Amino acid sequence: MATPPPPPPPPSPSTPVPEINLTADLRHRLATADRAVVFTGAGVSQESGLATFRGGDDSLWSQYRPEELATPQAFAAHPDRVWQWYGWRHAGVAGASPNAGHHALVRFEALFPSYLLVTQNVDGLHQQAGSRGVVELHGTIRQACCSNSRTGACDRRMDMGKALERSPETPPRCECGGRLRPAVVWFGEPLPQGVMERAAAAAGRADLFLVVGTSATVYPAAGLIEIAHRAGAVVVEVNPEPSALSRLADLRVQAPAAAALPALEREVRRCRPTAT
Ligand code: BJW
Repeated sequence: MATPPPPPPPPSPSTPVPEINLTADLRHRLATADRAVVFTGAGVSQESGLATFRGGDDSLWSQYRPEELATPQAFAAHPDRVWQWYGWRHAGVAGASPNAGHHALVRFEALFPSYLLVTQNVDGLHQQAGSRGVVELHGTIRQACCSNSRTGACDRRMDMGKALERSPETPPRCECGGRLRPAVVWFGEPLPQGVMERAAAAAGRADLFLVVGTSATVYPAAGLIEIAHRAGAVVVEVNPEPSALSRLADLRVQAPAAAALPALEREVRRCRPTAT
């Protein structure tokens, strides 16, 4: 039997609870939604201490050049530099814990007959919180894979922590002779086989599409919001700042995810009193 989700924790007294004002129409649509898709980005992990990529002085791409670190060309030209940077990122992820936003999304799952969580994040914090069946569009930093996996020539993978322990300075060699690399998706690379198709199919059938903590600038992932909007889903966005696709949202909760998602989950639960 599936373990029931943990009860919602009381809001922390230090976190202001955002007000969520639902119109009667939105309340009705949330009450009757059967198929929910949640789409997350780096912002959901910001309050776990992980930097976002864009926006703000401490974001990754305001301090590092993506073309020097997050492309296959950068890895081919400077494998040690790229490996060490991902070693530093991996240490941050390994020391991070899910926040109240990740936990609220676990409870969200129980409110809908059909639910899919699609993430651009590579940190694995949704799974650590207890979310099931998470679709990872951009891979995972928790694993290393062989560079030859990109041509289909080798499918060996190993735990990234172990690979880094074995060789912190330079990417270790796979048994096939290829270099190990983080199992993430770099610019110019295709997404892992089947993930976008699965996410797009769910977005096209969704009647609620919740977008959390993404700038909505990286494609094809951001296109999921457009697919859901076109298909008539209620689009709800949680983000303290406007994103590139905020205009498509029926409801914007302009607050950090760790405060907004527990409040939103409580509000949606109120609309759906018969849900578990
Ligand atoms: C909070 C908050 C709080 C803060 N609470 N919120 C169409 C048009 C134009 C370009 C393209 C296109 N199609 C493809 C491209 C090219 C490219 C692309 O999109 N470029 C654009 C940037 C211009 N896309 C690709 O290259 C993709 N591949 C591809 O298209 O392949 C085609 C192909 C087919 C067949 C053969 C070969 C190729 C791959 C994209 C890979 C992206 N990789 C990265 C790095 C992953 C590894 C790593 O971690 O290092 O993925 S880049 C980075 O961006 C990472 C993220 O997943 C991704 C998205 O970022 P995200 O999550 O939105 O984060 P931020 O930082 O941008 O936003 C954070 C948000 O949170 C902000 O809005 C804040 O306000 C908010 N926030 N605190 C809630 N507390």
